[in-house]
Amino acid sequence: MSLVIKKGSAKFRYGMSNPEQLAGWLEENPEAKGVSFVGRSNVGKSSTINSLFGKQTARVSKTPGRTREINIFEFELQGDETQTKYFLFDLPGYGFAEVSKEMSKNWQVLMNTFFTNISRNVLMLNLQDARHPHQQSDIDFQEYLRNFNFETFLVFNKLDKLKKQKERAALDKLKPQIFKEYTWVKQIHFVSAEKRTKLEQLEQAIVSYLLGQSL
Ligand SMILES: Nc1nc2c(ncn2[C@@H]2O[C@H](COP(=O)(O)OP(=O)(O)OP(=O)(O)O)[C@@H](O)[C@H]2O)c(=O)[nH]1
Ligand SMILES: [Mg+2]
Repeated sequence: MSLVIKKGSAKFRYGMSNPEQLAGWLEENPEAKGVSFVGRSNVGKSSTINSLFGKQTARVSKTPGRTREINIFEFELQGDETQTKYFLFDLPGYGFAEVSKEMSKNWQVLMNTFFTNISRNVLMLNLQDARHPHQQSDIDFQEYLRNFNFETFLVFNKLDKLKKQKERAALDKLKPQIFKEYTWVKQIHFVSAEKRTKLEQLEQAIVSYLLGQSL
């Protein structure tokens, strides 16, 4: 299979922070196919998106918690004769303590609206930081996902920060435990968005998922 994500094809459509507006969009797009990036603040969601979709796609932040909206993009696959439009969702990070109470409540309503109503043809990519895997907020999020029925891939990013083989081996050891506990997690990837390590494998996995859904 040779299809890949068409670099630079991702067009920004909406930045949604209003749950009602989001609910309206979700109602209009019940069959949306695509991929969604979700994870703690600062794990590199936007960076991974840029490495996969083309540099200028998402905004990379120096300050954690920068992405406060659900950013919706449309993209295409290179060489796809059907010219299917796929959606890319960049979700605001969870586990960010500094947000005000009111904002955190809005975040919850926004996320609930998203996860409850988004089409089940959307793949969830849960990004984690390879240096700090499986933090409490990651565990809480997986428990939250348990209520829904999404195919999920876990992606450990910032692999370049793990210098010692021992650290990588410890991460590998987590795998069977994760697959056993979280049955909706179908694949686990270790990548570096910055150094582009193993990104091709991740891209192929995403494309395979998308094509499976569009048959
Ligand atoms: N060393 C290293 N740094 C990375 C990598 N990916 C991202 N970063 C850095 O991590 C920081 C956060 O990256 P973002 O892509 O903005 O993270 P995010 O998950 O989108 O953050 P929020 O939008 O705030 O939730 C930036 O300073 C990036 O340059 C990586 O693979 N390796
Ligand atoms: Mg971001």
